[in-house]
Amino acid sequence: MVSTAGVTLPPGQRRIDGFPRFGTHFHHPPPDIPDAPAIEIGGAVTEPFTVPLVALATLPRCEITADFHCVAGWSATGLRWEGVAFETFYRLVILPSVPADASVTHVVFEGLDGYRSIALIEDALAEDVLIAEQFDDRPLDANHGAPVRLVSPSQYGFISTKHLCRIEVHLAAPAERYHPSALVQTGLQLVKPHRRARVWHEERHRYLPPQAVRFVYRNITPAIRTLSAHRRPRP
Ligand SMILES: Nc1nc2c(c(=O)[nH]1)N[C@H]1C(S)=C(S)[C@@H](COP(=O)(O)O)O[C@H]1N2
Ligand SMILES: [Mo]
Repeated sequence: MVSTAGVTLPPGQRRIDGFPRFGTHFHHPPPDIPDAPAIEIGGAVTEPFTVPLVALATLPRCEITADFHCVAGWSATGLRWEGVAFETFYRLVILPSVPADASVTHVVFEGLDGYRSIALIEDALAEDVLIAEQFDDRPLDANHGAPVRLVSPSQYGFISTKHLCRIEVHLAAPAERYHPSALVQTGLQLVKPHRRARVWHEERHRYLPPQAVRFVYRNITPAIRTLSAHRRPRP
């Protein structure tokens, strides 16, 4: 069991009580979950394939307690996640379908709402990254990414795709397609998500110094938070 939950926070972060729903979905309700949820595997594999979520139960389990840091500046502390380490999933499920001479450099994580995050393979394979099925000993709820989500606590929250339904492996930096909504896509292009987004390095923005973006984010966070929390999870 890995524990990264700490009393100190990464630079520029502020602790908040609880764990808000937050994201590019704003007030939209969480996506519908298919009857037989699965993760599609695509990109540089010999043949795309689908892994039913029930198959996750056959893989070694992973449990972490970690803080969660949004790039906008809030941190939720001491969150308990359970699922399958991404490294385990990658090694046992994805890698056998990657041609032996291919060298994967990037991974794309896509959610049922069309949201996509892009991570370097070395960041995705860190030991604290998991495909989480449980939060605080209960199945993930709709607000926090049901049926399963990525959790990468050492990177800003935007890497941790909720409602995970597709993973792509790439041999070079993929096209920056973050969201199907033109508005959100444009917004995220302006924000220029940092390629690594490591919280302890304060990699908030790809080009701008973190201090410059802290101020902007701090001012828009309350609005995003209010909008994102607009709807309660459906029973
Ligand atoms: N599918 C999906 N995943 C997402 C997002 C989103 O809009 N859609 N927002 C990201 C952002 S910016 C953050 S901070 C976290 C928030 O996770 P939470 O709602 O569980 O607090 O989810 C990330 N994953
Ligand atoms: Mo975020």
